[in-house]
Amino acid sequence: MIKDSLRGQVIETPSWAYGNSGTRFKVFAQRGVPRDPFEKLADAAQVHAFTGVAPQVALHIPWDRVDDYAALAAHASELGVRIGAINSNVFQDDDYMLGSVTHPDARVRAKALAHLLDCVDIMDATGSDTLKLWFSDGINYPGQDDIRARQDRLAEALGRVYERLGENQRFLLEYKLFEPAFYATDVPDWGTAYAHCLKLGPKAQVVVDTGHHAPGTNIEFIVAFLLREGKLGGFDFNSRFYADDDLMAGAADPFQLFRIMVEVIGGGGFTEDVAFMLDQCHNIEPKIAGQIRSVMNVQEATAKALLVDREALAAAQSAGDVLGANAVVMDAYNTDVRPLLAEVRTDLGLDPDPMAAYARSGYFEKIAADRVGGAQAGWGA
Ligand code: LRH
Ligand code: MN
Repeated sequence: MIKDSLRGQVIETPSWAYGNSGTRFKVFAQRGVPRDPFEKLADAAQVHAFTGVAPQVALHIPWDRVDDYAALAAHASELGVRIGAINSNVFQDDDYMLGSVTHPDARVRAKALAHLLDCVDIMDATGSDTLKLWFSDGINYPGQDDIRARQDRLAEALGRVYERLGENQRFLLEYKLFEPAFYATDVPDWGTAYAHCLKLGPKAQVVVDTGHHAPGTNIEFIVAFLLREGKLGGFDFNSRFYADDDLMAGAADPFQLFRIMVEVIGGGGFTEDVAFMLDQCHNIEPKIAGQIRSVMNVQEATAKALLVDREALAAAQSAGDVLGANAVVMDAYNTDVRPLLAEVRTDLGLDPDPMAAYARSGYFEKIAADRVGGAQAGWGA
């Protein structure tokens, strides 16, 4: 049963992880970086080819803008992958300095809403069923704008997008404590996202980006709560030591990723309704290998969480056996699941060691040689 679950796991990789990224101090260009969304999909297909569990790729608009989205989706299926969530971007246009859908100026709000509706058109064209909405909207100084009025504007826009969604489509509202706003962010926490989604209906759910919380936040509590409410739409997995560092999932805190997966599985969230997406930036490490390692980290956390002896745990919990209950969870966490995952890969007809197999494939050397000239993809910030 555990191997079945692991073989069928779907982890969605982000197109932007294959492009150049960095910080405000520097974006380091790397050899072999894709120049367009077609090359990004080719790199994402490598991650699926060596892990067997990454058949979906998230797009970000306009970073992945093309003339023919149906052709892009067809290219994806030729490569053995499919288009996942469509990510809107109302955080990089000069007009959005004081906000996008929450901006005081109705003209700017209309422009932002038009982009969100365009993203639903792209969902229709690519067969995607998920729109991911993150708003950088916020203010930097007390008094800069009316916090309540901005919530009214946000609710208005979300309502318009909700109306536009098709039968099998949904949007995931992403929250983030701060950055780029440094005083008040309009969707700062899970409670705000949950409240807006609750008002709208079943096609509006919350996405938990593991890098978007105040230090010390118990993210697995948020996961358990949202799952209980049927409002957990998915994750943007990454890890961090300080802020929104967007490091490889499980790299900074594998125990936290495990605890999150324990609540996902315990809350009945290990289904296709909860999207397991990566949202990361490989600023200094090789990008495709970084994605393969990240997918493996999510697999390891998932496998350990699936090994939790639920009966023994429930018995210890109802007996008030604090140490006993904790030991059940720690036994699972301290289990080396790498042999189990190697078996799962062998069952899938794959090399048990994806990192070594990818390195031996020579794919990186080939793209580094081929992809000379043209503009390397990046955030364009
Ligand atoms: C914002 C965020 C959001 C994406 C962006 C790439 O920090 O997490 O999910 O749009 O990163
Ligand atoms: Mn994110």
